[in-house]
Amino acid sequence: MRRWIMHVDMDAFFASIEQLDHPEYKGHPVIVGGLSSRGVVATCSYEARKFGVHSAMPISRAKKLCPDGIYVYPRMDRYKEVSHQIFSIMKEFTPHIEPLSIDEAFLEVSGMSTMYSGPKALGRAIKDRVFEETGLIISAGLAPNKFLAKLASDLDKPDGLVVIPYGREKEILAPLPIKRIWGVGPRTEKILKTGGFHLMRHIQALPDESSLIPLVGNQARRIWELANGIDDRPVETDRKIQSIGAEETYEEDLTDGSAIELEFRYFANRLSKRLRKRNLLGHTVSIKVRYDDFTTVSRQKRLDTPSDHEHVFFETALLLWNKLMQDKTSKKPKGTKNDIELLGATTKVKSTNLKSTNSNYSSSNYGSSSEIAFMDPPGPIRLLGLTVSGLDEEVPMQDSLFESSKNETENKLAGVLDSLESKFGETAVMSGALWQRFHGDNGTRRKRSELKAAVDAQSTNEDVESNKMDKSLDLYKNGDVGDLNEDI
Ligand code: DCP
Ligand code: MG
Repeated sequence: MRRWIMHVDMDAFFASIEQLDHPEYKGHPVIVGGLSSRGVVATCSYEARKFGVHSAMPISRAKKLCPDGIYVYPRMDRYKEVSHQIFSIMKEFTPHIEPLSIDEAFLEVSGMSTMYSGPKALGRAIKDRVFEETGLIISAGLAPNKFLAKLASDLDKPDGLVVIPYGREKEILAPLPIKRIWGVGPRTEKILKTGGFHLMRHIQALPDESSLIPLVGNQARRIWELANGIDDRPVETDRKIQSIGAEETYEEDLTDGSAIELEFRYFANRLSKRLRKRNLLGHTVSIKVRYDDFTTVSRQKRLDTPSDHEHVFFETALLLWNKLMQDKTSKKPKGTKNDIELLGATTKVKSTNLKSTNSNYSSSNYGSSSEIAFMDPPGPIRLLGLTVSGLDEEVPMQDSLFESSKNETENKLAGVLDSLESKFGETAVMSGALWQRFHGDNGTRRKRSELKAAVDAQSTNEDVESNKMDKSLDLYKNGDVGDLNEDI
């Protein structure tokens, strides 16, 4: 039996739902995004794309390109509802579905095309069914493997239905640029180009991956195989959540350590709650920082013991932040991955590691970290993020007597707070520090944009949960990012 994989991706997803719910928007350029001066475009209808508007573009630019467009704020709950509806329709066809994002999935359809007159007919049937049920259009690609199926669904968007037949894989790939290979980011692309590899056919001309090894190391085999249309990865139905993250683009840049501290407190609080809800523990904590010139840096640290504790995430964020600030202000050469490991053998913050700054904010309730302040950044901060990855199901652990009784108390407290919050809402029960974040000195919650910028493609609001190719993590795994401290 031949293997057939289908990839589906909704057309202009958020914008199409807006057009569906507001028939008067049909046929018009619709732009969904943060509407503030700092907002970015989440997506736009194909009518708006004709004006050059695209995802992740600042709204201010979109308004210049398309002044008569219909600008709407995202309604995430509605989009999630429609997404569930579409996934249930697809489940009627096959249980073997790997969701990739809110509007995208792989379907394992091997053997199914015999029930239809071929893969194209099967694709047509699924497209028609989704349209009948929801009034929305998907683009679909069917191919012998995941890489080709994803490529195929994009080849004839919108309303695409493309089949890449067996035997034509190499021919279809040959004229495409190497950046279309999964995992080939700008850095690898540049390296491959210096070796004369611009198009897939240049790689196809090689008998094997050996000439690529000096350029891209252990990625060589995968790159050579994909360029030749070879991809054996299965559709992973139960793909686990790989990371949970929170991040925000700020309406007004953050300029001092105390404001940064509040944000990381908030993120740590959210992430720990969300992990507890799913009974997950995280191994690695990463922070992401974007300066006002859009330079973006990230730092990460692997915890000795996986955790769902707010204070662990917060203290690790503090550690990583201050280390980053020290690197930045002392203009030392960029650190290496080892620098991060050397930050400390445990997650406990040691005040000797870190330079203290004068912060007028001191209402910490996290023990050791109360001694240490978040250093002021060297320049305005546009975006902050905190992510916990390397997620495992929680397993009971045999801790020392002291540790376990302490953990038990913390866990109980967390459980009580979680249940109060689910009854009375997010702001009902919070530490003084978080209360300050929500209400601030002048009693108003800090304004913030809900959307992320371009480089965070696929994530759709401040809470980013990844059960798919978490881009950055995959790249770490594949070694494409190399030096984790690289400015990207
Ligand atoms: N999205 C976002 N920010 C981005 C990219 C996407 O908020 N930078 C959201 C809005 C999109 C949805 O995710 O509607 C799905 O992303 P896609 O990349 O699939 O884009 P669309 O479905 O909007 O358009 P296309 O027809 O190109 O798939
Ligand atoms: Mg889409």
